[in-house]
Amino acid sequence: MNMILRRVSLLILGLAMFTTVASSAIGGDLAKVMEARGLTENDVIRAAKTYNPTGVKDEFVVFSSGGQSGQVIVYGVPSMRILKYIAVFTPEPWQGYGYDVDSLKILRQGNIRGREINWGDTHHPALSEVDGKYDGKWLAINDKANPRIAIIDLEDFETKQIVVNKLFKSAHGGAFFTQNSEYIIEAAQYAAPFDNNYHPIEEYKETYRGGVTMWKFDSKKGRIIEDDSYTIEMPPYMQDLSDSGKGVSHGWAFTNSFNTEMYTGGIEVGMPPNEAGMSRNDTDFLHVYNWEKLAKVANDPKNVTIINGTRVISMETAVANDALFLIPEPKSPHGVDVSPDGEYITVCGKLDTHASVYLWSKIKKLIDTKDYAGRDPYGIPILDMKKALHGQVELGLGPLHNQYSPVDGEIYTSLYVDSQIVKWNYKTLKVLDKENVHYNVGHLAGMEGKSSDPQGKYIISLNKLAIDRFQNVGPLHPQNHQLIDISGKTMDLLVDMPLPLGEPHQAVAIRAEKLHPHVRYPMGTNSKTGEIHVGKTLAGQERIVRDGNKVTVYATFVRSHINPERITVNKGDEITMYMTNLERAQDETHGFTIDNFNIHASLEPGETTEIKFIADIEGVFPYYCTEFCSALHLEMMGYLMVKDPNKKYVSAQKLKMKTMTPEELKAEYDKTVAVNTATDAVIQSVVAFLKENKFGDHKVVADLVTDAFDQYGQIPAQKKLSDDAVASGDLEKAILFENMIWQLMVKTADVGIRAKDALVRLVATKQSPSAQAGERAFGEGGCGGCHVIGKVSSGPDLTGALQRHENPEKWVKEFILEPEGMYDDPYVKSMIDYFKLKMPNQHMTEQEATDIIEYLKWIDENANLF
Ligand code: K7E
Ligand code: CUA
Repeated sequence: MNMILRRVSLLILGLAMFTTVASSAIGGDLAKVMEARGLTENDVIRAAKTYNPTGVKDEFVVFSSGGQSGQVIVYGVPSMRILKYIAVFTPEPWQGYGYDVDSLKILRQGNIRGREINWGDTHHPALSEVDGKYDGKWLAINDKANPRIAIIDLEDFETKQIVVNKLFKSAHGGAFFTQNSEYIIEAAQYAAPFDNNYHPIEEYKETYRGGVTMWKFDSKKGRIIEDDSYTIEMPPYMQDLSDSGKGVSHGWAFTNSFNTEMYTGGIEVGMPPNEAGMSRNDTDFLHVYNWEKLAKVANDPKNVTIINGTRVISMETAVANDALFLIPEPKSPHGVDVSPDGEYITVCGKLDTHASVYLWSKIKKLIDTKDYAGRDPYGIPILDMKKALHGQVELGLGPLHNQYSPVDGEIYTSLYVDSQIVKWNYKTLKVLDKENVHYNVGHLAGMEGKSSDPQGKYIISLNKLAIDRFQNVGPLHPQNHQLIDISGKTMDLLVDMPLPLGEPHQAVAIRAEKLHPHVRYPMGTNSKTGEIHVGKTLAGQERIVRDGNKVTVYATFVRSHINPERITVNKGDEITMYMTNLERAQDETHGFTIDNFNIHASLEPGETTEIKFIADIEGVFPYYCTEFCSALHLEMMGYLMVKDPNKKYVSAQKLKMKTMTPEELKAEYDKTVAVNTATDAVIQSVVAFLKENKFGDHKVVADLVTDAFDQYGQIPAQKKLSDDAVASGDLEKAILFENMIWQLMVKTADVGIRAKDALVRLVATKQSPSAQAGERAFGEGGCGGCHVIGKVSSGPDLTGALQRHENPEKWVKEFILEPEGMYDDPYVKSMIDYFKLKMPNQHMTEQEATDIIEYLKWIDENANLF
């Protein structure tokens, strides 16, 4: 109720602001748009801060957990535009993930006790680090429901590995990289027996366990090495989030917990529910452990027990090695976050209004002098909370997570119950600012805000509820990420972004320039292993190989055909298809499906992938490319024909169709060759233009030209086949090859014109503001309906229009403003006769006419480009 009241008063305040702001002076078109859309000046500033004009890219890239979708969401900041969903724990057809053999192998690495699991509850993405800074190489993410960690390669944004935690039955506090990506931390959540046996809940304290797994990470290869990983046994408190020490606290890690009460519920037997019993104590425990030391301890087989094939260090051993400690922390905490220098450790108690800041130097001193306040029931030394604390700050209701900025001591904390972000200082312990967000924020994401080098600028509030923010799309609402500008003295909420996927718990952001994904694979790459695929097939190597009932197809894909185009098999045959995308051109992905077989693959340029299936039903099944890859994409198809070897098929009566005479064939052949010659002339003119304007100086254009020549280079071979057919008297076949030549020319021209357009944009002179306004007026006035720049269309080409008349600017202006008055002008008359159209009055203003003339001048300046 309180919260609602606050909202209402805020709304009133907002309206009051609107009236004052609306009176300020903003001129011209902008004022009109603001009025029409009811925008305030602040709205417009916020829009300008987040708007990316076409072609402009974002400064930061965010990797957000996709929650129950088991995926990762990638979007840009400040535009908040979604760029990709990375398939991780869940099959994803567009990317072919889980549908082709190679990606299915990754997905199935995540099987647990032999069971296939086709979803995940992703919570915490983490970026690999060097010296505590993000290096842009690898992304790890955990699955809480089925304790697993996945590794994503940021060279191609694909999942490369899934490892299963064989001890835990759930795992929340992962994934967190240590400072140099030596390890990935994964803490258990709901305590359970490490073995896979039944243990009665009455023996909870004896047989149920929590723990932290330290996954050894090879940061060169980007893979977890399971055999070099180890798990630290911990009491059956519910371990929650973790963070790695850094700088001064490097080598240590911190994991907090709830339910140190070790309550196990029992509503059905008359006990109060878990929520009551698990939040009884005023404090729970922050686990502090020396993973660097324990890694060495684990190397001696005497120190570890092997459970389910994994190395476990018992609590006893960890304590004996002075490597595991507990510190009280207030009430059912959630976040634990280490400052960029590693000295300050902030813990937020969900059910406490305070954030508690611990000092690493104080903790270290207590450890070094063995100054313990006592021991827990498992014998783990407890450090005195007061002695370890730097101080506490009252923040508000339900503090959860923290992020840092580059300003010394500055920290941002989410308040779940208050629905606010608090800015405060963990050194001076002063609250600096609060910003209302929409309901119930969980995590918040700063720009590299948990690294040792935070970048500031923005905070994203990851809200749990989206009530009344967006169009109602039914009871299941989207998620709401709100972008907040933190560059000023106070925070300013810029924009809301609905996210229609899962519940994204945590997100991490990195400077875009740190990412270097590639756009193509070396030819024949298995993207999942990074190695050359056994099924790599080059042009000319396509074939179908039969071995008993095993049929192997070696296929290639290139605009716009799949080779082979006919595959005939027997019912019951086991089919393996190796498919290679021969393209080198950027973004020329081909997709593949065989209708009715639940198959889909995505083939990125250079990639080879494999699909496997049993042709267990008889019939004719079209297969085709599923990406609209070229003008002839629909033709990129073929047939799988499955016949029953035990059936006798009666052949159909052949339809009698009229065949062409030799003269008709000759005429068609000549016509086809003539069209090709004419098309080639167009291509040569584009090539000449590109060369004249030094296309090689612009990488984007040069890449397109390379692609165009790739297509063009295939023509001589086809020409030879055509000529051979002519020589052998088979004009029918020659015509088909000439058609193929034409297709290749069309594809060349397609890319060539794309290159030309890109080049024009790069080399044209800059438009003056008036010329820009003129181009807008030209577009909005509908002039483009008849006039196409550089071409005669249903009206004359306007290139050079200002050179056709005496006193041209006056002439053109008058003609725009009042064309009816000039229908009798001899020039205008001749145009009307030619085009059978009269220039209509578009009711332009004087200013618009002047601007259009400026635009026409700009066209003339760049006339050689159109
Ligand atoms: Cu707070 Cu899983 Cu990090 Cu949800 S967690 S919010
Ligand atoms: Cu390839 Cu459509």
